[in-house]
Amino acid sequence: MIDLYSWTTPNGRKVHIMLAETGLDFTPHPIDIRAGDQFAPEFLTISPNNRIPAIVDRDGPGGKPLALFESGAILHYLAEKTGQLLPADGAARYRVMEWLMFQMGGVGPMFGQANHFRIYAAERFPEEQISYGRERYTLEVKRLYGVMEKRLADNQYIAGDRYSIADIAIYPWCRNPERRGVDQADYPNVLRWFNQVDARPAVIAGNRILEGVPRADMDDKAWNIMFGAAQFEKR
Ligand SMILES: N[C@@H](CCC(=O)N[C@@H](CS)C(=O)NCC(=O)O)C(=O)O
Repeated sequence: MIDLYSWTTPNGRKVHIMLAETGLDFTPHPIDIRAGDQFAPEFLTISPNNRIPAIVDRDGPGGKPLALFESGAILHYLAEKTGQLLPADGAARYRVMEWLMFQMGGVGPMFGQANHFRIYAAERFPEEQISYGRERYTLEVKRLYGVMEKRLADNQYIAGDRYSIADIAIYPWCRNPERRGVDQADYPNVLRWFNQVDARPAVIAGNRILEGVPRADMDDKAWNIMFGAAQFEKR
């Protein structure tokens, strides 16, 4: 019923986990972002920002097909479609949206830039070119971990006492924290929450989606496609 266009990155995993949690039928279509699949004209008609994840629901509103990009919009849509993982009304619904937006506007962009400066740029540029970016985004990651630590000290899940799409959005970005300079031991409540989410059968199943699909290496060609001039030529 749903075509999933995605890859095994944190933003992709959010939707993989949501599909596993809700039990919706789907067909996965791998989009290898190192190989440039995100610039294929057919993909751009679904996701004009050349980013995964994206979906096409053949049975969208009014029984018509609906194409959607942006992981937060997809999580929201699938939650409303199934009536799962987002309270139907009241304050609890806005609490989930609040933490979902916290992920979309804070955790995703900042953790992504920390990955960029600490891993990808660090392999290619001299220390003096990356040090400011690395420090800036590592500090932002730690600040955001501090916000989550405080929240999760008083709440079982990020939006309150129930697991929701806000947890699904944040969880994949908390895998491999050492890549972003985070020691989990400094954030015991985030660690407790992470382990609880990580152990859910649907999260384990979602993490397996598209796992093992052959992928392009992160070589000069891939760098140029993702971060260099090729991304402009390909549009
Ligand atoms: N705000 C977007 C971000 C999506 C995003 O950045 N996706 C990355 C992978 S995690 C991507 O497709 N990158 C392709 C590229 O950089 O060309 C969302 O949450 O869906």
